[in-house]
Amino acid sequence: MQKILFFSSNKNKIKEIKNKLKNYNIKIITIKKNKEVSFPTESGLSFNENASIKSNFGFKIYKIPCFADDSGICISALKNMPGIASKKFLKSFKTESEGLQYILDITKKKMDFDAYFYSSIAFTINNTKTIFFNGIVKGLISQKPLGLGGFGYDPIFIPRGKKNTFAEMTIEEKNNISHRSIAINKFINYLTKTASPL
Ligand code: ITT
Repeated sequence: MQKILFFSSNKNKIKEIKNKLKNYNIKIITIKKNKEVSFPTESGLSFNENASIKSNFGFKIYKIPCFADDSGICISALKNMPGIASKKFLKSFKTESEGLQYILDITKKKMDFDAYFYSSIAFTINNTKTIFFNGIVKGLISQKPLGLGGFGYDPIFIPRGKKNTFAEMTIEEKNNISHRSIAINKFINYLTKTASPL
């Protein structure tokens, strides 16, 4: 069985990715955020750069093929911010719900509800080779936060063509359409259909 490391400290991402890969002959190894594992600074200027900083770092420590996700939400009323700074943006408020409310207020004020989630998966196969798989899901910022599932911006994001926010969906429903699942589908396709280097 192929053994691959998913380098992430985000337990919700890990849950989604494990659920997505459960029917494949691929063993996903994950790390726990503890004192023994340090995390690299995400100093890149793009989702791809930050994803590869994480996948290269994981590869160097564990010495097995390693993938990582860098993702975020781009909101039209915020000039496509927070993007790669999505995690930092929510953390800059006292609570996550205050951060979400700030977005709801701005989108209503500007009457511009367009937004999209983006995911870059970087897969480091060896010291010299890292490849990328990307996913995007377009949608709208909701009128109010709805749902208890998911994480981060899920309670205020309604994917195009749907009535519910990501946070109102089951993990399987979100995994059928999300930015991360689109990128992961391409990754699975690479691992299973092409001459996999593993
Ligand atoms: P890693 O350890 O994998 O880096 P992280 O949470 O730090 O975990 P990122 O640096 O990629 O990950 O930041 C992504 C942020 O974007 C995340 O913390 C959320 O705030 C937001 N985000 C990304 N995907 C999301 C999703 O599917 N639903 C809701 N929010 C999401």
